[in-house]
Amino acid sequence: MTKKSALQKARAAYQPKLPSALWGAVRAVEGEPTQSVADQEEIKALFPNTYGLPELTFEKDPKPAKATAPFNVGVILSGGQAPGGHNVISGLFDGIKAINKDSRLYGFLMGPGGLVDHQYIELTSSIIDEYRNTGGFDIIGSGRTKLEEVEQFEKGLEILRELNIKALVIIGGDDSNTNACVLAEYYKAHNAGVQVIGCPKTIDGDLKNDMIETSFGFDTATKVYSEVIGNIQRDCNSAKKYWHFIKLMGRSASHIALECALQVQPNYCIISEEVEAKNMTLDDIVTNIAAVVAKRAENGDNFGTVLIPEGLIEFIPAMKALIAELNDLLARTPDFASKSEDEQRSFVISSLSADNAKIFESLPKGVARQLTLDRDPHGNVQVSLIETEKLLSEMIGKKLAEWKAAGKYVGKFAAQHHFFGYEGRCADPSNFDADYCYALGYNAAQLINCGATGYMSSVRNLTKPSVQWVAGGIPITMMMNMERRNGKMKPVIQKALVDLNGKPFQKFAEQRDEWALNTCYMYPGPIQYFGPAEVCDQPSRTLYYEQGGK
Ligand code: FBP
Repeated sequence: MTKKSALQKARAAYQPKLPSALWGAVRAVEGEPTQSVADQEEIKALFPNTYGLPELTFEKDPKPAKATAPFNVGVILSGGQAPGGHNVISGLFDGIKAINKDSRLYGFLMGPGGLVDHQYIELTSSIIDEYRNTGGFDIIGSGRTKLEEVEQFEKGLEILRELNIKALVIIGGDDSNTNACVLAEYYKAHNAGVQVIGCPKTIDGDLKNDMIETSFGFDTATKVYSEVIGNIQRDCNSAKKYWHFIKLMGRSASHIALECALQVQPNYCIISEEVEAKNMTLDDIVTNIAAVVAKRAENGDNFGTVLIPEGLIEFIPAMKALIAELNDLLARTPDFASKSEDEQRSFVISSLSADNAKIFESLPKGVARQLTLDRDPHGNVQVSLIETEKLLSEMIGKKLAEWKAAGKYVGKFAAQHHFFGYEGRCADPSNFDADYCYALGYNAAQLINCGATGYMSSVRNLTKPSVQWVAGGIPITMMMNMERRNGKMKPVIQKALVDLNGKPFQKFAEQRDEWALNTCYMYPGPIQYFGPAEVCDQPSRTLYYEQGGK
């Protein structure tokens, strides 16, 4: 056994709080049949067996049925790590054991690939107890293999049958839950006798809707980033000599950047969705930030903080068009990776449309190259590799130098760069995530027990005390629409981007001018696991404002 820190030992004893509806036997109450968010006819045709199912809500069962026979369940962690994954698994374990103590849980290793390659372990109580309330996905590992081929489904079925597994729980983001839905449909269509249940994971916070109020991990990760940004702001306000350009993870949507801005009140925060809505160019963004730098310099404040969402590049309309064309070009050029760097560049420039070729050529070479590097298995540009924080500070430095030459700016500009992502993905879950994740896993056991397949575990009412949370299941097809991926139209879960009419953005927009010029930094400090509820159990600002907080 590995040695444990004092906090690890104390934290292991934390008992996550379950919604009261899940405290004993439950019954599922069916809501209305559902529809997909868009493209209903196409999605219905692709998912004839799992489309249109009703929402499910669990209530205490006053007349529990007689004992349920033991059953076996498989679990997969898919995609990027997010704090709380271990609690989903411990909740699932406790949930199936509460239904029948002889039920068993198998974990497939290193993501969906473990199912296809038949790599697994049985998760026993001694293993589970080692991981309760801890961050990370190391209990079974994670991976990004995309489950989409019939061959993979059949290979998976072989091991599921061998282990007599009745249901598979896939803990993942939008792409992984899309795969969960495709697998559920396939197994149902083939009468395989295997249910598939998804759980909403991602620090990015973009897997949410009316029924899935937040993905797990967002709360903890943003608290970690906000702590560190707060510390940087104290440093910056002490030394008063640097502008800190801080890129924050979040592949596409800007929820993480927005949440951190609400927690720390930086001098500037870019919200990609606003950049797109206002049809801004890279030069517009640079000019806006440079104007804040110049204005603060007039007050003698040659320091500040700028938050940059990781996915920014893809939201600048001209860049978005370029990336879309690049995605299609790379998808139909399988030998691209075998070309030399120079050949790749000239191939891209000669193959793109004239407008996009011009933009590609105008980018710093390093950034242009990063746009052509390997896609992830879902065909996405790996935006975490693009150093937008450096790109922006360089361009701002140039603009300020021009303004200085023209007598329009008198300050000093020195930049520091940071990228926060991996620092928060495996933190020990906050009390919110510890409770939420445990409830999601426990609830998944109940979804299995009531025969559901193609559902996502849903726990709602999340700004209320956890005993009042509402537990149930949402058909995954309900969240789907058709999108272009790897050059083809595919059914996928619609990503939730920052809503510019939503309360969190509006709260930010109301205050940002003051934050820009005055130094209004907030210092959230580290996550607290023990102490008064107002210090330890606060949900994210995003959730708080979304649910009517003032
Ligand atoms: P998921 O969507 O799988 O949860 O991953 C989120 C994320 O952390 C993004 O914020 C980031 O762009 C990406 O993973 C990085 O992934 P990797 O470490 O695999 O390159």
